[in-house]
Amino acid sequence: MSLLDNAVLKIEVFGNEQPSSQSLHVAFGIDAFFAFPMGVSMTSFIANHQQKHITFHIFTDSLCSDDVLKLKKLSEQHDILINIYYIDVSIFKNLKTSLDWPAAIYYRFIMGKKLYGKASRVLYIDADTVCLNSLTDLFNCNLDDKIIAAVMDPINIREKNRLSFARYRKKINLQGNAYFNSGVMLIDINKWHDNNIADKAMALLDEKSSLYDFPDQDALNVLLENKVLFLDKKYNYLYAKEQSTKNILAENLAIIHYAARPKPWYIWYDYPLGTCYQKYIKDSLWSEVPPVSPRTYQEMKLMAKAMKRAGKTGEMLHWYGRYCITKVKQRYLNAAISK
Ligand SMILES: [Mn+2]
Repeated sequence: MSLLDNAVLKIEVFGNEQPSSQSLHVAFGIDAFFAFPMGVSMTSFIANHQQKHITFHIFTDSLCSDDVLKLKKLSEQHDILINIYYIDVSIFKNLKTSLDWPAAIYYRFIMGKKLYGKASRVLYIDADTVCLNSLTDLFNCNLDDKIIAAVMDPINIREKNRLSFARYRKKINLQGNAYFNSGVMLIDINKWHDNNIADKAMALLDEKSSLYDFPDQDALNVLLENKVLFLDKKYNYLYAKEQSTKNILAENLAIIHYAARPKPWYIWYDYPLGTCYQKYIKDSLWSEVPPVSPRTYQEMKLMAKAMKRAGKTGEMLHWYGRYCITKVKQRYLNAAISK
């Protein structure tokens, strides 16, 4: 008996079933806050796979009713199948979570287990992504004896981090030099299930999560060492803050992963690769959702800086003012609490 056996409380289905082998299976793991970017990512995936039947598997603890309606509409518009698996979040109560690492990061463990017998391969994609090209070659890739296919994480490649990351790999008990990013993974469901990766990941995190800076990703790297087919970086492009749009289009990218903050659905995101994202927001059922405004004083300062770069002096002063006031208020509050 495993903890994860009772992880799914309810399944909601929109659309018509197709023979499983004829469908592209794509999975997301989100909480309600990520429904908007997931909708954009799904829209971009659909746009680049018009000739294929698609089955989306969404693992979530909750969704607001408006997003559920949009997902239903999306399935009707494109004749795709959408399965929503509602997860019992209390299963993850002992694992490390934070603002950056909500419990939803662990939902990717469950999918290999829940989809066993329903599909042979699933492509897990983080919701902070956009798909720019067809991924059918990835779905058909030869995995040999590997369990997943994924892309090397740039933290492992960048010169300035190389030494310290070598130490880090040692600390978390990785033997070799490879380290993948868990934001895009083509998973062989039978092997994932037969090797019991989901339960092992939960057990490993229970025991070792204090060692891990990137909880789900570190556990999977340890468990899947030597079991990963490494893919070209175009399938999980992690340099979205650094590149100009021109370079990107020349590289024929398949998936851009906006892994770092700011996210492209924040109002102060002003990197060139935001244009790839904005296009799919407009094409999506979420086009009316306003971009996220600054919530904390740190974000207000970033907003003021973005307005300065844009030459909007009035807006810059407005947000700088709000930053100062909010910061002082916060200090005052903190002082009052600690007394
Ligand atoms: Mn991500």
